[in-house]
This record gives sequence, structure tokens and C-alpha cells, in this order.
Amino acid sequence: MSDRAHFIPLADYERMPEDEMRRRAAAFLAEMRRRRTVRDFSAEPVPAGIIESCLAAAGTAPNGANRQPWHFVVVTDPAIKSKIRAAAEREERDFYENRAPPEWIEALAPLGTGPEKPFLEVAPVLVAIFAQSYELLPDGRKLKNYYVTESVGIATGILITGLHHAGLVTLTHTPSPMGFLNELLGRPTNERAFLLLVAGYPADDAAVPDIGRKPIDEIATFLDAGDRESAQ
Ligand code: IYR
Repeated sequence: MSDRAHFIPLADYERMPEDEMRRRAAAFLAEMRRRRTVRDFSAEPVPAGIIESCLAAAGTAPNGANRQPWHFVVVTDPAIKSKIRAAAEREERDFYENRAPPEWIEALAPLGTGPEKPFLEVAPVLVAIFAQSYELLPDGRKLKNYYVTESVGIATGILITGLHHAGLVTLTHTPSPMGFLNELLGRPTNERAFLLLVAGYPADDAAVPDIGRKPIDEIATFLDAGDRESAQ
């Protein structure tokens, strides 16, 4: 049964004038359009506190039954980064040489990816993101989590947005399979590696593929009342 007795007023909501809303939406769009996935990183360390703030922001993500089914492991230790690179490249070589169907290799061609992953050692920060499929209770029982992939995906989106907003670049890296991350980072069996987010500054000569984004009319459909009637 719902229990609204424990509700509190929505005190932090800020109502804004419409022109301010439009200005902010447009400014946010302009800022997000500047975000690019980067594979050429500088080794320069990131200032203290940035990663922590962005992770705390990621932790505000809407999620299933407020279980907050995520865990983030921040790796800056060069020795651990080297181990991650070696393990990821082992999987990636097998992916590119054996497992990936030709169609997939073709789809990746414009991105210039390959089995070599130097950024895993060069970039100052790796954030390994884990999804908690269930919680392990102290008595050994398993408490199921809900909408885990959706929840962790949204949190990851906020993390990527936050890091971009703070002036860093990221790469969403998905070595497959990623089980080696549990082993290397000592994560428990209720957690599944979801994504490896590489973060830092771009290299001075960083280059990105010349690819575009779908226009709004291709990614969204606006059904107004009239459209709905005629569709019936
Ligand atoms: N995991 C591989 C392949 C890869 C797959 C997709 I889909 C990409 O958008 C990019 C890469 C790799 O990281 O190289």
C-alpha cells in the first residue's frame, strides 16, 4: 500500500519564467552538441573533486524502486590501469578477429576503433560502472532489484553529461565480455560490469570522426490532439 504519510513537500523545485526556460533549454542543447566521444586522451590528471561531484550527480538518477542499483569504481592507479588494458585488449582482439560479424565491423569502420586500447593506460581516470542485479542481505538472502539496466543507463548518462559540463571528455568503452572487471576490481557476484567510462582531458592533437547527429524530426514525433484524432 502506498504510504504518503512519509512524503515531504517538493521544496527544491524552481518554477521559472518561460523565456528563462527557453533560454536554458537552448543553452543546454548548445552545450550538449559540443560533447564528443574522444579516444585520444592526454595523461594530465584531472583536478580533485570533479569525479566525486559527477558521481554524486549520477547517483541522483531516477531508478527502479529507489534501489540505486549501481556501483562506480574509480581507477587512477597506473598498475591497475595496465591490467585493465591487457585484459580488455585480450577480449577485444578476439572480438575484432573472431567474434564480430562482418556487418558489425563495417558499422564500426567510421569510428576508427580497433583492438588496441592505449587510452586505458593514458587517460588519468577509468570509472568502471557496475549494475547490481540484486542486493545480498546480511542473512544471505537475495533482494531483487528492478529495471537495473535502465537505472544504470540513466545514471551513466548523467555521469557523462556531468563530466562534459565540468570540462572533461569521456569515452564509453564496452569491452565484451567485461567479467574481468569483477575479478580485477574485486567486485561481488551480484554486480555485473556495465561499462568502462574513460575520462580526462583530450590530447592536444585529439581528432574525432566526422559524423553527425540525426535531426530532431527524425528522432522525435510530436502527436498533437489533431494528429491523434486523424490517426484513429
Ligand atoms: N567493444 C568494441 C567494439 C565497439 C562496439 C561499438 I557498438 C562501438 O560503438 C564502439 C566499439 C570496442 O570498444 O572497440
